[in-house]
Amino acid sequence: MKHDFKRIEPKWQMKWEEDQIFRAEDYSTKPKFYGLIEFPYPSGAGMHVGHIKAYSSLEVISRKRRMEGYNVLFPIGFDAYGLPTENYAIKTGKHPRQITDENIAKFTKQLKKVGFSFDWSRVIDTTEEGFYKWTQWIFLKMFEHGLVFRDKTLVNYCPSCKVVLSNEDSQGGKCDICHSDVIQKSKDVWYLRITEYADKLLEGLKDVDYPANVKAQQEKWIGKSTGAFVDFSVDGIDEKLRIYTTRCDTLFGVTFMVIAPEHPLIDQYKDRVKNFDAIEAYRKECAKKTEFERTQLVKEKTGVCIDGLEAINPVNGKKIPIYIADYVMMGYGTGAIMAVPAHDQRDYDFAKEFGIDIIEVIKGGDITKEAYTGDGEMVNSEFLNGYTNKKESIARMLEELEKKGIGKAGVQYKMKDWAFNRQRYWGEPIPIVHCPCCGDVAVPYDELPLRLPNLKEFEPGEDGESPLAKIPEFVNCKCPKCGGDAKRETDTMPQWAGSSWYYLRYIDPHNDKELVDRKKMEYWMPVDWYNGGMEHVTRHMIYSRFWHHFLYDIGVVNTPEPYAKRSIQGLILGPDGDKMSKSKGNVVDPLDIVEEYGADALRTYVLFMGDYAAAAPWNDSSVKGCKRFLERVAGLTDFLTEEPASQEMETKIHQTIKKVSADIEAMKFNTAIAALMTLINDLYTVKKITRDDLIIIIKLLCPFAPHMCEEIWEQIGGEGYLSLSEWPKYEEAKTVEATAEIGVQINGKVRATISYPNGSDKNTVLSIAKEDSRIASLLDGKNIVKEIYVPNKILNFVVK
Ligand code: ANZ
Ligand code: ZN
Repeated sequence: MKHDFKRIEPKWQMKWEEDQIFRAEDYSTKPKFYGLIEFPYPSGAGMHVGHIKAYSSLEVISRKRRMEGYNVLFPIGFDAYGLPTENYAIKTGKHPRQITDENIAKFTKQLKKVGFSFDWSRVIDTTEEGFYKWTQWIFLKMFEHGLVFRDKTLVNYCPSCKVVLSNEDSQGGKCDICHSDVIQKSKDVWYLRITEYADKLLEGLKDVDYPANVKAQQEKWIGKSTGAFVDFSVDGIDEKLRIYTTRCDTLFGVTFMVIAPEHPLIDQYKDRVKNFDAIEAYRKECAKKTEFERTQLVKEKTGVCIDGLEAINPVNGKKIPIYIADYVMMGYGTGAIMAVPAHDQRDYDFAKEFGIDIIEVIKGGDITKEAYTGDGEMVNSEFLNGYTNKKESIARMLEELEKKGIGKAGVQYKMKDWAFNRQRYWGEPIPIVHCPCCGDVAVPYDELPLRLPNLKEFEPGEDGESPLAKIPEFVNCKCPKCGGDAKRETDTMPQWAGSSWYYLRYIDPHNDKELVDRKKMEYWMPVDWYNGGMEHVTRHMIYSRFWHHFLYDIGVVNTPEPYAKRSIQGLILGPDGDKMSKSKGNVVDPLDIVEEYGADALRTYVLFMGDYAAAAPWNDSSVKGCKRFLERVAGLTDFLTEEPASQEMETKIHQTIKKVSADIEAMKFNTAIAALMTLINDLYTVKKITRDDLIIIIKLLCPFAPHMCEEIWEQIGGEGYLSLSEWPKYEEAKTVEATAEIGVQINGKVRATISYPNGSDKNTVLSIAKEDSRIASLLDGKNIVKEIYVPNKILNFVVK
């Protein structure tokens, strides 16, 4: 058969769609498989081939599962709220709704032309009322359960996007949207209390099948720390200065304290502070720095000693100075620390800079050079002297602190509560009403969705106020509680809201009574396999696990964890080796490739280009190579024969079934394809293939190149869709080659290579060797003193 991709690809795409063969059944006695890919953000640039690679892993696995008899849910949708669309709307004056619809249409066309086996009857769009109604519903449930709070605090703020950013969205001190430097700004922020779920998010990792590096990144992000809170008295003041430490065992080595520049202590006791001006000046300097800059370990230590306030070390009554310094963060622990320069490098650097005492309490290092952070014998520590085990000394110190009522054990998390509002238009309105009498009041559930009003201008206010604030009809409302005049919240939710629960909606996308039908949810959940990018591990993956745990706690879902298994794809780089991006002009449009080489070649290539989890550069000539491979497969129809296959070929076929099946499961798509390529080469050597063997080959290749394989199937009289036929099985016994070979040595020198029936015992191999004519003649008349036989490796006769 000729591989006429231009004709056959649209043909099969149309047939699949007409017969809806990829529709998931909601009630089925078949085992289920829920395969999920990270739904795209429909940007104006359209999809690039990186998207295709990202979706192709579960595309292949879902197709294989269908052939294995599973009822498969493999859905697609669009995560369509967010700044890029809104910014484009501001620039062009087009409405974000229109832009979104156009972009979704473009993405849909691209996806269909690649032949993905999505269930198109379940498409979701997070900006649709029927969807965001339930995003708001979950928000209100969280509000009801005390997981939503408002606070005026210092937050990460992007001056260019004019939005508050969560910690997750400002990693490395850069705005995730525009990559500008993030600044700290005091703002009214809605928070979701994700920290309340920190332990559950950690615990849950034990029950899921995620790659080790994904688990490690989440653990690090959550950053659980076990330590103690200790109260220090401040001389002459009736208030304690509370600190958080992981090393209360070093209390006798404390020679100063440090509070964060934003710490309230100073303002509270302003009149006592003699150098308030110097402190104010220092604070102004600090406000210019990003949190990222401040937390860098290696940096010059700066600070100001507070003149007029002194602390007292609670274990020995010694007076110690209090500094303000920017290496202490207000947002962690209590915003104050006890400094132990002998055993903490940051404190050490600071003490050196400011000429503060350094007292050794743990032996083992050289504190004239640097802080010693290792284990050792305790000294200068009264009741702790002689202790050598850190754990024991911490326990002993805690006991002492608790007895005296000046300290207690405690935990801290690096993760912060989730800043959950943006002062922008294109997002879910936060369904809260501000009432002068009742405070923050939830919009009643039966009034959801709280619709996003249709605006003509989307520019945020100069003061960072939401464009919704300019719409009196939206803002002015009645309080749902007391009926009095009230005002609506005008901020919207961040980009990550809809994606925090979208996988549940696929199960029941058109339900207008519930978020998801209970029965359907129990059948489909959890997601069996979720593939996505490394960049979402400490963002979307954490957020959605948090929402899911919450939904579990309030009885909406039946499993605490949403995703049973997670895998990661590597990026496709441009031919220049750089990350593909519109600005670099190195983006490859999948439709161009489909046009020139065909969808099957594109699909095969993105999985053949290397280790799936690794980044790899795009290479046009390799796509061509994949196309040629497919042409050779199509050409196999010319070799059809009724002659039975040779035993050798039978072995190869069974080995290939085994390898391709296992490799797909292990996401080693490249080696699965390579095994098929090798088999095809062998078939081209013998130029003979039975119909049964050809069927096996097109079944194995079907998940990768389904259009062509369906066409071959039809041509050779296959019934129904190949995509729904049965996945080939292999027999283990038939994967073993009939004969094996071994080198035969005489006195260490290889003299011959013999074949023997695979699995033969030593004696059989020896006698076959002795019958070999070359060996026989060399052994003739000699005395065999030793026979060394290493199975599958070597046979050596030592003779005299
Ligand atoms: C005394 C001490 C002695 C400390 C020592 C360490 C070593 P993790 O593990 O990250 O939780 N710390 C506490 N709050 C801080 C803040 N807001 N900003 C900056 N640093 C802060 O680290 C906890 C340790 O970091 C605490 O234990 C404290 O220093 C410091 F030999 O207390 B430690
Ligand atoms: Zn009210």
